[in-house]
Amino acid sequence: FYALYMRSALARRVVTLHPSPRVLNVSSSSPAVSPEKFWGSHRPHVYFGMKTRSPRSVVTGLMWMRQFADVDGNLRHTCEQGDRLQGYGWLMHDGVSFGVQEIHDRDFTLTTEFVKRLGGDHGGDWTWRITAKQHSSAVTAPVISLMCYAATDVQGSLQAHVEEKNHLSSVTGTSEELGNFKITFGKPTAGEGAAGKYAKYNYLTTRSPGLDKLTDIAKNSLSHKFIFSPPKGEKRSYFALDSHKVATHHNQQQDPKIESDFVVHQVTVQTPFQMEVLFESGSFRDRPNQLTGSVLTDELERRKVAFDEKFEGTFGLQAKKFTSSQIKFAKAALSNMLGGMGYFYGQSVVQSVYNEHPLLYPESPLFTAVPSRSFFPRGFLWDEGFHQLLLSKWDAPLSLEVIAHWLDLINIEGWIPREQILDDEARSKVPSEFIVQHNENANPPTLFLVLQKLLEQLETDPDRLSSHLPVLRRLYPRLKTWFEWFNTTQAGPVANSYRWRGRDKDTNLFLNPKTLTSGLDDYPRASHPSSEERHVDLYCWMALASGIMANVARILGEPHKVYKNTHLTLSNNELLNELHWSESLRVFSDYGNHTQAVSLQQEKVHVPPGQPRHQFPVTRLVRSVRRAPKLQYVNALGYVSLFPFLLHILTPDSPKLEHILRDIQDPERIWTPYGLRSLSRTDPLYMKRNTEHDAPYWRGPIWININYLAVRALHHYGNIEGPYQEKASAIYQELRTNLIQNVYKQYLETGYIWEQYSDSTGRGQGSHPFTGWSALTVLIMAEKY
Ligand code: 6A9
Repeated sequence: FYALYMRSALARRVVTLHPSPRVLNVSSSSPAVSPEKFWGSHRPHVYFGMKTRSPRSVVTGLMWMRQFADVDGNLRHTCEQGDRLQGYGWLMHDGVSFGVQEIHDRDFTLTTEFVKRLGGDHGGDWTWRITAKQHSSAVTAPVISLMCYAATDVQGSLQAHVEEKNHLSSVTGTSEELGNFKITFGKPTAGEGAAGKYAKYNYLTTRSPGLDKLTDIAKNSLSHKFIFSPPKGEKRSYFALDSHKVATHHNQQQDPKIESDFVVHQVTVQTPFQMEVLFESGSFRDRPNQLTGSVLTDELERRKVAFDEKFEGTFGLQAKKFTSSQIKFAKAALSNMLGGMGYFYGQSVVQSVYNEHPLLYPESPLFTAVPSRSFFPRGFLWDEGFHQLLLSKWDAPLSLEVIAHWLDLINIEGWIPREQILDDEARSKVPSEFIVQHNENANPPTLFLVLQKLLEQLETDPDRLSSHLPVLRRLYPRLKTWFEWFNTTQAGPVANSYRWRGRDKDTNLFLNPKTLTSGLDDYPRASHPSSEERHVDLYCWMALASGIMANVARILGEPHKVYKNTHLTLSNNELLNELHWSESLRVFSDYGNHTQAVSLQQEKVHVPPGQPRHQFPVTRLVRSVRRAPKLQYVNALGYVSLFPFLLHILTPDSPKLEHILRDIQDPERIWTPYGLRSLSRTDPLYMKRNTEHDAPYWRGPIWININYLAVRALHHYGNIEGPYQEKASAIYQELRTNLIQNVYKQYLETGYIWEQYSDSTGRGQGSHPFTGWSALTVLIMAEKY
């Protein structure tokens, strides 16, 4: 019984939050405490939408479709690579009060702008302006339907106000955190001040079982029975929302869970046109005028000017003589990261060895940037440190708030779930086998990189430092536990070594079992995962983290000796060399049970007796091991071997720098005209698939986060005295130029910033838009490290 009791107590620990007071109290995002940030474009997974920073927010959004196109089913809503848009993203966004986005669909462009205005007790008003223009290549001006919607998520209610026949002109509503409000849909015009245009109206009012179902509901309600007949054009039937169709559909289901309101206004017009959507908060009583038309234009103008000034003041790209097109690109990179920030609320699904089944983590909010609005619109722990390196330059308090959100997710053990898949919408994008987060699994503690920068900034200004002490004090016990968690659960086999837990176990199915936790997924490690292993990147992360811990502790007047000692130990280059320097390849390396003699081979699939053969593939790829593994250095050359340099662990006089700089500069190894490749061309696993279905990921392509660390390190070693100072400076200039040129060129050519870049052609690859860490290009341009 005792054993059973202990087991269930241990099982609960994984879902027990850290006992120290939260850094952010529950009201920190409320309209009373933070009115200017209450509403925002915090739904990064939709092309255009807004919500409030509160659980179960009322949301607003935009869907659209082109009418009379040769293909139907072209309803756009959530950001999907399958939509094959020619590019979309925020061109300007200040993270708080306004944004300008362009969306390039096949033969037209939508510009979506919003401006907020504070007043009342519920976060104030905002207006959207949506402008549609056909491309010059379009044969005829396309007819487009915009579908602007509001939806509740369990709480609150919406009432549609229908003018004339099918014309829904406004929605009124109420919710706990918004009080009463009204949303008005302006009529489309040919432009500001112009007369109205011929338009057809349709609408939908229905109930929804969840925000993740909105697209389907809209799609299923489309009917083709409506006629578009402009005064001087042909009559044609078009697709439109049909409340009647949905109503009959639902009555058959009678699903009691359907408790949220969903109201959509559809307007169908030929381009070019413009329309506005006005949100007015009921408690905002003394507004001087309505935020529409020329008032809106003026407001937008003012904010654009302020944005441009702040951008130049922060990054100084004009002063550095970048062209206006390059600056526009940099503004888009920053803006899309800011405009891609999400406010998520919900529960992770987590598993420890003590649970038979996964458990639900406590409900929590997470305010975070996301790597990619289309493919990964959710929080990733180590990505976030890189995101905040950029955003902390723009708005340091914002970064602190994000860090606080992440650390408020820490559990009593000191673990933070790596990938945050918190609500139905987030879950609907992830295959179920990837949803569960395991509590042995780490992810690099990049938030320490940001903390380091924030502390440096604060320490130059005693007043600002003292005003931030309370936050630091609340963060501190959490940081301590986080550090301890790494230091104990990820400890390696010999003193002062470290090992990533959670490597893939099914060794014969992968060319090299992955280490997702390190963030570098399929980067080659020891061929046979074992507890004998030690990982040089993790060693370096710990050297960095212990140093920052010592700093935070010192600033707060807490005991900091232990951290200082750990930092000194790990920074001792002799220890580092002893644990990780492979003299045979002259690289820093992991150590473990390893053989290079592995390859993937076709194997006949054995069909169990009595089973139909056609249900099984004929062959599959399995790993064949030609020489038995033994304990040795892994001898891979690539990003992992650069870590002692990337994180400045090497002393400037370390002779190892010579080898590293040589490898970096060598086109046969790491150098390319587009940036540093992740794995040397000479490595046996260079550009090798890991399984039949698993293309090379960190085995060659160029990643911008690591390249950012590399230019930063070159800048570092180029600015302190040492035998390699000049060399580092020279490589710095060249690498910096190559990175900027390529990411910029790809953006111009494809309309996107990408997840990674081909090391042979420089072409953008993988998920897009990826204005996560690839947006660090802005800091590389600004030389802010
Ligand atoms: C799988 C697919 C719709 C992989 O940028 C986020 C992470 C990085 O943290 C990591 O270092 N990316 C990098 O190696 C993307 C991971 C996405 C996993 C989601 C489910 C959903 O398909």
